[in-house]
Amino acid sequence: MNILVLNGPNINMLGIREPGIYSKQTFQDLLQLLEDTAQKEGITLEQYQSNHEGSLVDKIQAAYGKFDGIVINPAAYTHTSVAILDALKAVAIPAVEVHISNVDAREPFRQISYPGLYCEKTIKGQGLDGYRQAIVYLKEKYG
Ligand code: CA2
Repeated sequence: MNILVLNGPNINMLGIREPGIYSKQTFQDLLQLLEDTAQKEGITLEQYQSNHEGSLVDKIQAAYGKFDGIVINPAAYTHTSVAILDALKAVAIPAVEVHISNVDAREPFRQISYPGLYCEKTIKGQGLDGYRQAIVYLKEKYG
């Protein structure tokens, strides 16, 4: 099974500020967790982080026919991006949305998720472990 893990803007800054919301763990810790999870679950995985909406859309389009599942944390684009929602719908690859923080308990503008309207599951407030849970979910269902 081949899974694409996508991260949106500022996820590469994890651990640098706001540890109370996003934990003290860094982006490097996330990359390590993804590598360890792929090895443990016996899957192949590619990760991609971008601060640019169009680059994320391009990556989703390029995933067509190459990946069996997508794990996506669109970060701030969660709350604005119909383009990412449409790209996910276009490729129709099973997808799970991850949020490190519990967005439900935060500002009202974080309550809407456009990509989440396509994703079959959303994992929120589990810290970096949410990515592991999303990968395990996809493997158990589609692997
Ligand atoms: O909880 C999540 O995973 C979020 O997707 C993280 C986004 C936020 O805009 C979403 O509402 C929820 C923010 C990504 C990282 O932002 C940082 C802010 C300060 C310091 C480091 C990272």
